[in-house]
Amino acid sequence: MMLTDLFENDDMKLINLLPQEGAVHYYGKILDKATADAYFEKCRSELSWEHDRSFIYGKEIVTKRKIAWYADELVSYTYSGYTKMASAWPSFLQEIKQVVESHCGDVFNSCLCNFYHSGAEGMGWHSDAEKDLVENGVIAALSLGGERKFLFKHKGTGEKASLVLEHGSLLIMKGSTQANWLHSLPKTKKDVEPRVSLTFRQMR
Ligand SMILES: O=C(O)CCC(=O)C(=O)O
Repeated sequence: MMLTDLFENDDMKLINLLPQEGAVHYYGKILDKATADAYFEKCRSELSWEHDRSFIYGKEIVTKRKIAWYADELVSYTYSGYTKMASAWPSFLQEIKQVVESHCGDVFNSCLCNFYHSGAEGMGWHSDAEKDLVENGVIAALSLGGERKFLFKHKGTGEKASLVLEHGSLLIMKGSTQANWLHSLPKTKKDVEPRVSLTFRQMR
């Protein structure tokens, strides 16, 4: 993707990737490769990764994908019928949060991190509109590691949008996106590198 493809016109307004009822902006690579490589390695080795657990139709599902969750206060966060306790921010994650905040101009108080070991791991269709999150809040997703496809599907019309999340790139979802659109990170048979996503969130 060319840098100019991200902007609507010369006044550098970012393109909205959704045709209606939401706003998704892709900032492209906001970190240079060396910085992104170093942050990937720190995330992989220093975050408190554990398998994600959820209840679907009364059955407990344990994912191969791992998660870690950090927040300003040691609060709990409930989704898919499971409550997770937040850990305190490692300083390098706070540093990344500040870089993300300086790009998008929004402020975040928590971060849900995902680790995908290979293309056999992904995340199915869902939206992030849990009661613990600020309604119509902003979610900023920083991607590190293997490039992966990311999809959106409108809850009513089924319209789709997609993009590739590059190493060191930033994606912002805001406004009514979560109310009207599902998103997913599909599994792939391609030989992809491990990937970390840091999804900065606004909790109540
Ligand atoms: O890994 C990603 O980039 C997406 C993660 C995601 O959809 C989520 O945390 O809700």
